[in-house]
Amino acid sequence: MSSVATFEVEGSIGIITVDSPPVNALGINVRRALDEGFKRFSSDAAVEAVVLVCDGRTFFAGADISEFDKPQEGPDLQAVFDLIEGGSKPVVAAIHGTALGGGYELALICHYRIAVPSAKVGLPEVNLGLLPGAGGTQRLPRIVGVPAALDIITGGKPIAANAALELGMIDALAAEGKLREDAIAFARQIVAENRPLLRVRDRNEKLEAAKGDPDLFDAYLAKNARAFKGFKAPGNIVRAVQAAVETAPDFDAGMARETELFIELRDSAESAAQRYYFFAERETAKIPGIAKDTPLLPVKSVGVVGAGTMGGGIAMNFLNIGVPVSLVEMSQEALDRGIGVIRKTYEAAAAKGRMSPDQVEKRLGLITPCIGLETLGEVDLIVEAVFEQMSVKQDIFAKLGAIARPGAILATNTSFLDVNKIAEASGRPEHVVGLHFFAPANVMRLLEVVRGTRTDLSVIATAMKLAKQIGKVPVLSGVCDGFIANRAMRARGDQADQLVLEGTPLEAVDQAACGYGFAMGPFQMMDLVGLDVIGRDSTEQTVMSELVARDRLGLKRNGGYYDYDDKRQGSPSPVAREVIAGLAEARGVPQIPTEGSEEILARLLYPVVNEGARILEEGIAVRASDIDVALITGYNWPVYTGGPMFWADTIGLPKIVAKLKEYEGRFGESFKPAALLEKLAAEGGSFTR
Ligand code: T1G
Repeated sequence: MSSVATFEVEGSIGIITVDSPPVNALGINVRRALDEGFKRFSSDAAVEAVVLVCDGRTFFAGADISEFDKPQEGPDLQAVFDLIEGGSKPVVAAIHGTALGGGYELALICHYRIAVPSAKVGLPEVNLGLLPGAGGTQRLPRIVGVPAALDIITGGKPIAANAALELGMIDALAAEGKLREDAIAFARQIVAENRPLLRVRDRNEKLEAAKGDPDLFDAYLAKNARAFKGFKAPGNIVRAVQAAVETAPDFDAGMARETELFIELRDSAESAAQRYYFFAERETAKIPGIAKDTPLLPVKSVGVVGAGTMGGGIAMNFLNIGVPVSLVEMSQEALDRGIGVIRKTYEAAAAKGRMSPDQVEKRLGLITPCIGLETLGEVDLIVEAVFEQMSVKQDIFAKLGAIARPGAILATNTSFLDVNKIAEASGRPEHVVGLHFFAPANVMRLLEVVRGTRTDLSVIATAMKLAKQIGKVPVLSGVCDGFIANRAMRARGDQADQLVLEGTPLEAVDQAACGYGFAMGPFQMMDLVGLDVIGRDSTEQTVMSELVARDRLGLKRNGGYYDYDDKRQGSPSPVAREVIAGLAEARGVPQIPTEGSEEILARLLYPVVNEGARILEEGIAVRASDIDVALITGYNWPVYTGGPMFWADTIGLPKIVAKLKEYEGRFGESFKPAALLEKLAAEGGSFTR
């Protein structure tokens, strides 16, 4: 008797029910249970067909990702698959929840697939730097055809049951809540009709069209070169699907090629980083000292103070999940403008088919436009998103402290001001928390939850949970200038400025950053965001402030670090070069350009690791992997490096310490290695292993 499965017979239908929380991952115990169950029913003459179903939240959600770094144990997935595919009885996969990766590949091995309408199926291995290594690249094109299979597998996104039915990824829909009985009825019907034992591997007709188009795969890679840049998995996926086409009808030959390409990815640094990131992203919600059952405060209505770019984006997060928002501005004109921007954003999404016109109206209908704060007396959560000035925020929080209902959560979206000072102004600091959204607030996944010294645990627990409900990745931060993401990445920005003042061409700095995997370099990013936006809070004289003074705001006006042609193509600007040289001379900066991308990267990124170590040792971040999650979700740090702290471990901490000490000798103590970094390096320790 298995500990994770039950085996029953109803009439002539054998039923294998697996229950292995949290997601029925195909770990060793599940594989053993499947091995036992299929052996039992294949030798039971009374059983004419088998239904495979799961209890809990979902059908099998894939291989057990935590097993990849351990020695393989017990029957492997292929052995279980061979039992099913080599059997003489039809097997029906009964799908609910999210049948993903190896879970959906297991469903593809079964002869038939039935799902409830709320179910989703997919092959998301690409998000782990992998490819579907249990036949997914060989079977899916045989069902949906090559073009759709390429998109589904390189995209890695789940497919809703209705769309899956249309594509042929499932064969039937069950009634919601009646999966087991409908699957058994479906199995009985298959037996009664004596349907053929159709194996997906024997279906080759859908591959024919691609056989006649040998350039299809190279063309697909060329078309997606930008999206796939830096990632290994998409290329291997395309080659595995190509093998399916080129070796058909010899399925085993295609499988052999898939296995080769899978092992190459499984053993790659990129996949190790992306598997690390998968768990790191889920770890952020676990806060030492805050029990899982900490009572949560209700958040059924929200007030957003400020309908500007940030306030409007923040409001949309709540509108998107059906929570009514009282949107506050100080004038009708500002309010109308803010709501107009929200409407435009939704209408643009509707124009792309991402939402229906009536969803647009429904969400806009959840907005209560308000002039002044007085109307916020009943809401459960108030998020302030006004001008980044302490006195303005303190004034607002003093008023909110008097207006908001008892127990309401008061949140500030400040990106660097002291949350404790804002909290004190409210008169109820235990209910004040920072909710630091990243622009665009309705798009970026990172949400820094900033705990004040006196913030109540239930307020923190509620904010962390709420973040996930609005589709964000919450990272808890203590109070400091810049919290986690901005503070760590400022270290890169400072070095970029210093490098160009020393005579290193700015385009060399950007190229090094892009070569590492950033979508754009620091100067390209500043030009894109707008130099007036980025530099608005600084008072010192910098290259940026000098460019702004010349009305050079970046891409949006007159260029910035780069000049732009009418196709928005940038070329290094002589004006920027002149400003840099002038400032360098005025400051007496020795002109020693840094040569080569590796050295430029060490200058740019080792200080980020060092700042991360300081953020850790000051207790601002709960754990090193939270810093990685913050920079990956907040700054698009390339996920296949694992983030700065994981990457530092792969580089080797002693090497980083030695380099920082060299820089300290040349450029001063800003490069002094953090005590924690030195300690770990000396002890052979690591941040994330
Ligand atoms: N392996 C191990 N643990 C997993 C897991 C998995 N596949 N999926 C989830 N967990 C854990 C997760 O760490 C968390 O643990 C808990 O389950 C709840 O997850 C051979 C090689 C299924 C959509 O990529 O997308 O099959 O934090 O918080 O928001 O070709 O989990 O509670 O301790 O995400 O409801 C392919 C990955 C694997 C699916 C549910 N499969 N999982 O989301 O819960 S590789 C995947 C998900 C593979 C084959 C290849 C999501 C979910 P803890 P959660 P959720």
